[in-house]
Amino acid sequence: MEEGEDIEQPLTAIAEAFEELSKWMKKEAYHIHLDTFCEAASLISVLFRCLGLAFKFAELEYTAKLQGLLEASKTCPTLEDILELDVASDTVKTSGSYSRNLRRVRQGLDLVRAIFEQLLSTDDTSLKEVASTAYGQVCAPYHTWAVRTAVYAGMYTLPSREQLLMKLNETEQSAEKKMKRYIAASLPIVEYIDKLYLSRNITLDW
Ligand code: 1PZ
Repeated sequence: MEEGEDIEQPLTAIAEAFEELSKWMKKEAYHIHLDTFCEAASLISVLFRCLGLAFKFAELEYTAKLQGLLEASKTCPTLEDILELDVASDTVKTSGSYSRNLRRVRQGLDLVRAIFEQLLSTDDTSLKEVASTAYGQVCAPYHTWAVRTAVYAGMYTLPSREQLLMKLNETEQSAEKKMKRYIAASLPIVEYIDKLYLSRNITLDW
């Protein structure tokens, strides 16, 4: 990669980071290092900045959860360690706990996957439908009424598809390839995170 390319083309950096992460996960007998995970997940923040002020609160929420996880990486080297810790202290679902933050970041990663899938499935010039469908599938069931209302109101302020591509420094064709790469790489990671909870008899209805 050319120096600076990841700044000019955030989708390249995102696709590469998640491909690396999923490669490592498979190589290391399904362990994910928390610091590497946080690094990859933090690249998603760039996307928020293309969405305008209405989604500033979402960016702050997301980065706060990620910051919590980065803190955790000092004492918990892998994602699995986080679950172990919170299961032992019965704080898996406690507000602000590592395992809860991990669940929220995982929902963010999956939302981006759903948005990309929606973008690939239509050439709609507005992002409102695309974003509403993806949000409704992945996050809305787990958010409070107040948050859902704010998010759906924010959908009216989204940039157009063309503006988004321009901000990302991509064309339809170049973005398509990178979105497909992210979808393929993020799916096994999200699945792996879900299994961390399910294998400990923790349901995913929150
Ligand atoms: C191009 C299309 C753009 C679509 C934009 C759709 C953006 C949806 C944003 C969702 C915002 C949710 C904000 C607040 C959520 C909070 O209720 C929870 C609280 O968790 P708790 O403290 O109870 O444990 N916070 C979160 O879930 C963390 C934030 C997740 C935001 C992820 C969004 C990532 C998507 C970015 C797309 C560019």
